[in-house]
Amino acid sequence: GNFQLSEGGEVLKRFSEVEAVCLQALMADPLRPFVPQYHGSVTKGGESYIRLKDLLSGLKNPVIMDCKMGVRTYQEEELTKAHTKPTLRTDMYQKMVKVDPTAPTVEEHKQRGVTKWRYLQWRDNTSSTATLGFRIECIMVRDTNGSVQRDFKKMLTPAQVTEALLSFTKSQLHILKAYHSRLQALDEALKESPFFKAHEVIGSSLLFVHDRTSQASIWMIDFGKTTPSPSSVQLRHDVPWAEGNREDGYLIGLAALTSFVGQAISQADR
Ligand code: 4IP
Ligand code: MN
Repeated sequence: GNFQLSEGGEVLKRFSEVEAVCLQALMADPLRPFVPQYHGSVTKGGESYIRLKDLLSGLKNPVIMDCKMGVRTYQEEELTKAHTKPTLRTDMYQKMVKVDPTAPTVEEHKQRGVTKWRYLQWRDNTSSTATLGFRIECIMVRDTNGSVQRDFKKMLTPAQVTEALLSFTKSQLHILKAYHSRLQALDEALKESPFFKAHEVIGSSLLFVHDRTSQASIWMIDFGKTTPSPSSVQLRHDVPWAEGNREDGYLIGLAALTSFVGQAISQADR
C-alpha cells in the first residue's frame, strides 16, 4: 500500500527511489501525456514524498477505477527470494485466509505465514491478472461521504469485468467512448516509448477517472516495481511470462481491457 496526502492541487506519495527515477524519465518520454505531472520530491516532518499533480483536482464528484496491469504483480526477485531465503508473512497469510480459508496449504496453516511471492501469485491467479493481463483493483465513487467500494478480490471472468465497466460508467456512451480512444492512444504511445521498451512494468495501474461533467481520462500510475530490464533482454510486453524472460504482459492486458471497453460500448448502445 502507499500513503497519499493531498494538498493544493498536488498529491504527496511516500517516496520511493525506484518510482522517482521512473517518473523523472517519463517526463521526457512519449508517455508523458499519460503520466501525472511529476514535481520532484519534498521532505516533511522527516518523511520524504514524491510530488504529483492531483488527477482529481477540479473534477466534480469524480468516479475512479484502478486497473492493475500485467500478467503478474510480483517481481522475479520475489520468486527467487521465496526459493532461496523465504520470509514468512503473517499479515499476508491473514489476508489470504480472510478471502478464502481453504487457500493456504496444510504447511502454511501450520506456519501461519506465506511468502510474499506466494501471496501475490495467489492474488494473480484468483483474479483476472493471470488470465487477462489486468485486474480491477478498486472502483471509488467519492460522494459527499467519500464512500469507497473495494470488493473485487475474486473478479475473474470476462462477464464480471464487462459488468463492472458498465456499472462504473453507468453505461454512459460518451464516457465509454472517451475511455476507448484514450486506451488506443496509450497503445500508440507505448509503441513509440523508449521508456517502455527498456522497462519491466510490474504492479503499475491505469487510473480511470471521470466526473459529472464529461471529463474522462486514463493515467498511468504506480511505478514502485517498474525497473530497467537487463540490457541482454529485449522485452516485448505482449507474450506470456516464463521464469527468466522478465515479460510483464502489459500489452496483453491493455489489448484485453480495450476490447472489454469496446464490448461495454456495444452493450450500452443497445
Ligand atoms: C498488497 O496486497 C499489494 O499487492 C501491494 O501492491 C503490495 O505492495 C503489498 O505488499 C501487498 O500486501 P493487497 O493489495 O492484496 O492488500 P500495490 O502497492 O501495487 O497495491 P508492493 O508494492 O510492496 O508489492 P507489501 O509487501 O507492501 O505488504
Ligand atoms: Mn496500485
